[in-house]
Amino acid sequence: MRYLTAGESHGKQLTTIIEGVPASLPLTSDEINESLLRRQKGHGRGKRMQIEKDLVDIAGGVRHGYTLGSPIALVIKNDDFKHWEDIMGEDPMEADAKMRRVVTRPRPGHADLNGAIKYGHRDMRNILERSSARETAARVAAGAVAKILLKNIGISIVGYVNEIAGIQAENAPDLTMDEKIAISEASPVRCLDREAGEKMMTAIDTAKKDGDSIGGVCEVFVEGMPAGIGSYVHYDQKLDARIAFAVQSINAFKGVEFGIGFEAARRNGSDVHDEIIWSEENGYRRKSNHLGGFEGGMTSGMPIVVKGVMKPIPTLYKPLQSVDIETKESFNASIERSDSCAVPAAAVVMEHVVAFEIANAILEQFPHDQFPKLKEAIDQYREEVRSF
Ligand code: EPS
Repeated sequence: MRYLTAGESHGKQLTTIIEGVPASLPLTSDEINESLLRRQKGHGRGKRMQIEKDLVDIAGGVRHGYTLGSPIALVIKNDDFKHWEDIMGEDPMEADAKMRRVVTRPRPGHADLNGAIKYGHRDMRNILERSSARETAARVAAGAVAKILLKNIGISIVGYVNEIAGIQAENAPDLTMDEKIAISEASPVRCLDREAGEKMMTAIDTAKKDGDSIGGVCEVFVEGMPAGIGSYVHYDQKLDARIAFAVQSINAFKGVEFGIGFEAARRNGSDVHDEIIWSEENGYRRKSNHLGGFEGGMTSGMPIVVKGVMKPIPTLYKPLQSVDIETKESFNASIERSDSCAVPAAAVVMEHVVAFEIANAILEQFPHDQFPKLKEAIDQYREEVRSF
């Protein structure tokens, strides 16, 4: 499977095209919309999310509730486009720079300046419109299809928030998957620890009041993966490496960890590697899951646990020093509208990009054009793993 997205933040629409989804997978827009709605929520979001109501239009590849095997086209309209038609329209436009809302002042930390240099644009709106995290709605749509495929083969996945502005949630190792989903969904910051969640909300309110932004750490937890998915044979077939790539590519993400992650550097090997046990009922298991479900680029059969670090959003009310690319004069960059914290939304985005990589790896290992045959192959593989 692979997907491409197109569309600008204040343009007409976002478009996602997914190729390689097997035929006869049950798929409706309701399930995709549920994912899109989850991404829009979260304490700390700005005014834009009150304008948008992200709803998908399935424009190809699905008929009567089932995938056809042909490319799936998903469209999300930008409601804000009605305010931007002149500025973002595709036709030639005779207007002055003010009318066009030309941007010549790059925001520190954003793609503005580097993108302008790369593409030779003197109007950095041509960069910021596409580099905006609005694009993550299109990625969530692709991931929602992957999640539906995974659900139908017994794999579930959830993303939540572990940390915002240094406030850390207590570990909750005993929660079931259903509890993780329900608790994070009920929390305005998608946190499994209620007390920490309250403090995170206060930190977000303070940042907003100060015109600042704050970042954090998201975690994605995947249950039901059989052992041996991915590969140790080539660098680009290692599934943990592919997940790291996908997570790192989410807007504003600066780092990825599996299991105990960087903490492994501080421990002895005997305190890192997960001991192997066996039982008639469950087959091979690990006594712990420090490695976050991966050994040698392949799944171990333990839950996948992956963390991603999101930096604070670079669009700030509080001015930071920058340079106007036309006048070369120094100025203090500030803006009219921004999210003060988008970590809760980013947890949903991360959940969906991880889902896509996992579904893709499964399809690579069990290539089937028809979903029922894929399901049969997975069931058989699970049986082989159990009795190995
Ligand atoms: C974003 C800036 C804000 C965010 C946007 C990402 O949009 P605007 O400039 O229209 O106020 O709301 O996020 C989304 C629109 C979204 O759907 O997540 C940015 O500069 O990256």
